Amino acid sequence: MADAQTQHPACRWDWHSGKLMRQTLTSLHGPNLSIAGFLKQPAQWKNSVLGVFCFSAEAVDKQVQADIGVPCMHVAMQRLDSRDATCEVWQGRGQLTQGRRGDIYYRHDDDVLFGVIALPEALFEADAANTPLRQATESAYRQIFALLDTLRYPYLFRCWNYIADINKHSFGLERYRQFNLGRQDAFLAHGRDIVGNVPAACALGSAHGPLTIAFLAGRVAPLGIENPRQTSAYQYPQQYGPRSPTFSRASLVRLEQEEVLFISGTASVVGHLTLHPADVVAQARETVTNIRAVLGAANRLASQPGFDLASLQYRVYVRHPVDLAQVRAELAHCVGDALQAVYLQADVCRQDLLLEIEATAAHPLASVSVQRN
Ligand code: 3EB
Repeated sequence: MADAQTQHPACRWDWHSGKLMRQTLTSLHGPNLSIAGFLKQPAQWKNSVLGVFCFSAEAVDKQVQADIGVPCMHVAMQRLDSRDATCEVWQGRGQLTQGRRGDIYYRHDDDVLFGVIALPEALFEADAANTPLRQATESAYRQIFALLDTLRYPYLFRCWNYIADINKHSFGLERYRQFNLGRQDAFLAHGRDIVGNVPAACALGSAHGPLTIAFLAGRVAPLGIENPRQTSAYQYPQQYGPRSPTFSRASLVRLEQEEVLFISGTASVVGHLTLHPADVVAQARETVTNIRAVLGAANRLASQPGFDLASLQYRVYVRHPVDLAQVRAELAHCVGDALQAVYLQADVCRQDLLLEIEATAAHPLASVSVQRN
């Protein structure tokens, strides 16, 4: 098992000085490194990084955060398959621009923007009708939309949402449901669609810390993809909370050199019901069946079909650390030797869900030039 330490650089053929040359492409989704491994990289390489995701149970030292030197999402989450914290790299192309606006740190190239925002709920006043988490979520998404409008990267491809105590109830409502209220409020306030054309996403429980959201956005509209086995999350019935979650099952983005598929957090949900509530292996299997269904839907829309289980890079969130071995074995059984996955301990947004799996894949687009003299 490669376990996400190896990178498979995409390539394509291009004409150079009359010769057909194999070009290595910089893929948006870059390698997974340890923090030390990241820090060791040359400055020139770091300049090409859009942003990183860092998951570790221990706080990352302020100095280390400064040394990382690129927009970095840090979430308090225990990695289950390694002692090392993981530092997942997203790469830009050409000259990058970075900045800060309000609470958002971002970097972008000409096509794609990576941003991260962390908002402590304590900044907001407790009010039963508008809880601190709901307000923090609405504020975070309003800031995101304002930034995207200003910089003209209007299309949100993918959001990663991390919420402490996600299953805890306060003010008479589960915190994940409070989050859904604030998220939808912000989408509505900015005149954004709340059905159909919505970003891929995930929402997980961190061990502690502020509401933390990372996002990728761009200048081409992604295709929203749904799963024929599942009720669209934006149409979940009221029993899952007063407002439906605002996300699609996957988004497919056609960039200049590659087509990227972002598969949202996927769980053992069929229709809108949780299946196999107490059986983690059956949940893992059902989740892979869901991912397969999303891949099928994506391949019907892709200009470069052929997305399959083996071409995905997985992030696996497991509620109970003791379930790691069984989940890993089931996933290896379903995906095969090509499996590349990082495993993290996280609470999932329904109490009866024992795991959630998200994944990304990219296909280089075939070069358009056939002959050049
Ligand atoms: C589900 O299928 C599982 O609220 O952004 C998955 C992906 C889930 C994203 C979100 C929630 C979210 O409903 C939970």
